[in-house]
Amino acid sequence: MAIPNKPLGELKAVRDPEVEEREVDILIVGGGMAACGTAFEIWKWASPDTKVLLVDKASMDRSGAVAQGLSAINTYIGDNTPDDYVRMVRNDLMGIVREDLIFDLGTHVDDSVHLFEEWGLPMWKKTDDGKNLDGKKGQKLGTLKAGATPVRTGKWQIMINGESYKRIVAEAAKLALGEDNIIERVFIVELLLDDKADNQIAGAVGFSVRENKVYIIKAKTMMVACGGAVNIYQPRSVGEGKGRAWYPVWNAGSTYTMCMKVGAELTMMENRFTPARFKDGYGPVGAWFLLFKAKALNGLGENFAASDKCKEELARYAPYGTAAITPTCLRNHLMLFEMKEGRGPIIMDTVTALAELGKTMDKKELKHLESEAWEDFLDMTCGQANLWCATNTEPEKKNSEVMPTEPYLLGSHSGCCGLWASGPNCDWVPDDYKWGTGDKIFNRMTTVNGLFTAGDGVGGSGHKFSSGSHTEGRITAKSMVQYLAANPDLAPSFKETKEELLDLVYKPVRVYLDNCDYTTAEEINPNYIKPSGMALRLMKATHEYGAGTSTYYQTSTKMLEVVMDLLQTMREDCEKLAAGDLHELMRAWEIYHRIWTVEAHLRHIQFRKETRYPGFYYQADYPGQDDENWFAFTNSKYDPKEAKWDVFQRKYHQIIPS
Ligand code: SFD
Ligand code: AMP
Repeated sequence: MAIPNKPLGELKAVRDPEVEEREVDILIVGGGMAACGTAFEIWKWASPDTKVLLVDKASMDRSGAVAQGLSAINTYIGDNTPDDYVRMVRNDLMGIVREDLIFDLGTHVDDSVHLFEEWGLPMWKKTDDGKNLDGKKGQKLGTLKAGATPVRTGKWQIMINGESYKRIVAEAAKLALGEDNIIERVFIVELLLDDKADNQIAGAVGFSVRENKVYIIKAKTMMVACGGAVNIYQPRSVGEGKGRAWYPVWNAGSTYTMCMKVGAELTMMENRFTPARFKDGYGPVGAWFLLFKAKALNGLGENFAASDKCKEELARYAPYGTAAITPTCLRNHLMLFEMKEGRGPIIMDTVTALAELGKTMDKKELKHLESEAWEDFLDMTCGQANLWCATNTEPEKKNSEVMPTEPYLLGSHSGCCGLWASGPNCDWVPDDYKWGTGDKIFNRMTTVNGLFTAGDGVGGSGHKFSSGSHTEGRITAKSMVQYLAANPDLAPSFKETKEELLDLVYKPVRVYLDNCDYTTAEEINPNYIKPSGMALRLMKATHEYGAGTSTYYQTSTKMLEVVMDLLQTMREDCEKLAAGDLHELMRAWEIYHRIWTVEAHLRHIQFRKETRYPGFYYQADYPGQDDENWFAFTNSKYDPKEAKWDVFQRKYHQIIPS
């Protein structure tokens, strides 16, 4: 059930909170696009006596990446084919992807898009004479499912009026699952393994950010979809702008950390996403490049991407660089190339783009076009629209700067880090891409029995976006029910006692209460560190040594050694994290999750002795791609019993021909 918004101020944490214990069959951790997909789908497969619970750290109506809405759905197959979708993703991610997962998603994703429209999400439509109709006018042309034509921006993306996108998707999820099966504002801290069966998930522990209460939840199977990781590198925004980032600031790496800590195998954690965004406001560029057909210019006013120099540079990364659509990392690489050669800053030529489109429009249509340019941001990144207002920027009169941002870790957008998950149970899927228990295979199960993931959680298969994440969540719903049916004797139990779990979750509170009277300035204390201080420490370390913006995304073997050492100290110092209120307790656990996630990221970069994603990061000691030795997945596994990491390669299989 939803807990009402808090009154002014944060609730002070107490030493001994209440403990609530629950036991369910299926636990859904997260309430974003993927988890909403699972919630919507689950009762289609589960018997009515199945106990299901969804736990979200925030309020589902506006939680996760789609909180502020979106202005496009980036994955809609429509008249294209799933084979082609695989080719696009493979090219964009420089060759090494899980084609089984991508194809599987491509065959199902449109159904989620059709549902979104049925639930009330307005999609733009194309008229027979080629005009774009949005909002109610678009709705009058019928639904996509019934054959109406969407407004395509690129080959895969369609435009929506999506300010309320998340509310719409959450409403359907909540109605389907039932409010009694949902707890909001509960932050899950750790997953728990079964004490009897090896490598079997058994539950999770977390706490309410609205009441002094710890939740201990036993589950026979669960899916974890807590998004990606943001605020792990020093953001470009500082001072009064701090808090702005492109991806959601509340994505704290919980998916990766919680799953890896129970031994789930990770894949491609080196693959970060460093997006080009409108500078300082972080407005996405897709609609400008694809819908408004704007060009990015260098500081000399040249369309640099079309220059011979840039074409030569791209040719070094053939076949990706010379493909019809330049991969996202290489588009960034070209921007950085120009900037490093002194031809920055990079400017989005909004003025020419709107003028060109306006040539065939009457006054009313032109006004509408201008409002679409604003709506793109108002629907999705309203801070960018605010910035335009604050800087007197009218896009038809004044161009805006674009810039690669700080790095993010995610598996659903134009990046592919995440968990190594089983593919579907199909004969065309290679044996080492699918697994389960006994002779059964469970789609999207991690390498821990009973533990599933989706969206940003599933690695090796980016470009799912909002629609694909929802779809993947739906896939896990069916798989979890199959898992329950195939394993009827599950009886989850933990090795940790109730008291041990309580001590673990509330440790930062006790560190605070034990020491806070020692100094007059609450933030400064020789016996503890506040999460805000630790966050700055992490960002400084990654920024300077881990291929952050300070070095134009470059790191080296030596720099990686330095940052790994700093991370080790940070992990030790996390023992002294202190939280005086419940918000701070969440911050303490978030920074803990971020540190582990960053460690996985940098261990993978250390392991991969090549630069596979120029524009996202550069390993100075290993420039260029080395297909002979590195055309393989980089996977890692943390052994919870031995507290040891192992990083290794896994074979890539091409399934869809070129
Ligand atoms: O413009 C815990 N995305 C875009 N997708 C599109 O389809 N079109 C676009 O236009 C896209 N663009 C875009 C996008 C995102 C953002 C932020 C912007 C612009 C500004 C990407 C999609 O949004 C993204 O792919 C999906 O949302 C990913 O789904 P999922 O389910 O993997 O993650 P989530 O939605 O963020 O949800 C995470 C949930 O977990 C909760 N949570 N709960 C309990 N305990 C914990 N420890 C938790 N930690 C997190 C969160 O509250 C949330 O509910 S554009 O750039 O291209
Ligand atoms: P973005 O707004 O950058 O997140 O991109 C939204 C969608 O448009 C994603 O599917 C991107 O891959 C795609 N995209 C963005 N810019 C370009 C571009 N210049 N060329 C091709 N595709 C793009």
